Amino acid sequence: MGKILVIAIIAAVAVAGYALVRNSKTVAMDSGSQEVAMEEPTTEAPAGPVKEFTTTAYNDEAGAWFSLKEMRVKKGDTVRLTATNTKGMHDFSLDEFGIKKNLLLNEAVTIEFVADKTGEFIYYCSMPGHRAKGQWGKLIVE
Ligand SMILES: [Cu+2]
Repeated sequence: MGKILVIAIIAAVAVAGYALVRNSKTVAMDSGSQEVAMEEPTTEAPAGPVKEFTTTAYNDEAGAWFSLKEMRVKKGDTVRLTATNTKGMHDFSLDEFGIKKNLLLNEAVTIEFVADKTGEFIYYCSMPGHRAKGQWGKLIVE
C-alpha cells in the first residue's frame, strides 16, 4: 500500500512538473510574439452600418415626450440611440426588440440593437400614463 502511494505521489509531481514547464514555455513564446498575446478578444462584428440618433425624454405641462419622433433605418443596421432624461422619470421601451431601459435623470444612456426585422415599431415610455400623454415615437425599418 505504501509503495503504491509513493508511486502515485511521484506520478502526480511529474504531471504537475510537466504542466509547469509547458506553461512557462507558452508564456515565453507569447512574450516573443506580443501582438498575438495582446490581441483583444474578438467581439461580434456589427451586422450593418451604425445609425446614430439622440433624444431627450422629458415632461412639461402639455405631456410627456421624446424629442425624437421617428427613427428610419434599413434592415440590418445597428441602431445606436443616446437618450437623456432631462425632466421627470422615464424609460425607453421597444417591445419587439426586447428593450426596456431606465433613463436616470441627466444621464446619457446608450441603447444599441440590430434592426433585424422590417416594419414599423413604436418606442415609448412605460411609466404610467406617459405613452398616452405623447411619449412615444416610431422606428421604421425598411
Ligand atoms: Cu416617461
